[in-house]
Amino acid sequence: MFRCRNIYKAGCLVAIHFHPAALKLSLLARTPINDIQLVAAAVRVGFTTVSTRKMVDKLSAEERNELLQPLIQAGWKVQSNRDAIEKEFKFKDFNEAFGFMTRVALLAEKMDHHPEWFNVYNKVQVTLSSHDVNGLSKRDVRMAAFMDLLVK
Ligand code: HBI
Repeated sequence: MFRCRNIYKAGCLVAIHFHPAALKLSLLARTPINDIQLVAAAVRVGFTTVSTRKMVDKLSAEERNELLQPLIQAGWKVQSNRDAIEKEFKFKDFNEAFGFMTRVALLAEKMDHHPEWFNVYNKVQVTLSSHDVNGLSKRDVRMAAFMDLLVK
């Protein structure tokens, strides 16, 4: 019995190594593979376990002047109690508001950078800040500019 189980485990590892579907099957089948083996197999078949989000820095004083000015002129406000920018967008109706949110959501997923927002009917209140630098970064500037483009 013991020998049979080892052969089974080895077989599963081989299968996982060559085909990602086997990893899924193995997970579904609750195959008793230890965590290290599982992560190693997952990495081998191409499942990255680390976000590929590029690191960016907090905006410098110079960048703040240069990059935030156009946003402030477009109606963005720098929050007083947090290093973040906010703006309220108003649309014809909920359909337009949600269409805006959908397009921003696609960019957010692509950038791996997500807005904090609140929607009631035709209004979308947006706050942008970069949690990982605890303040404003170029990611926020890029996302704010994209939002303004959508409503031009
Ligand atoms: N969105 N606004 C914002 N700030 C972040 O730091 C952030 C994010 N989306 C995803 C993200 N960070 C990734 O690091 C996730 O792994 C948490």
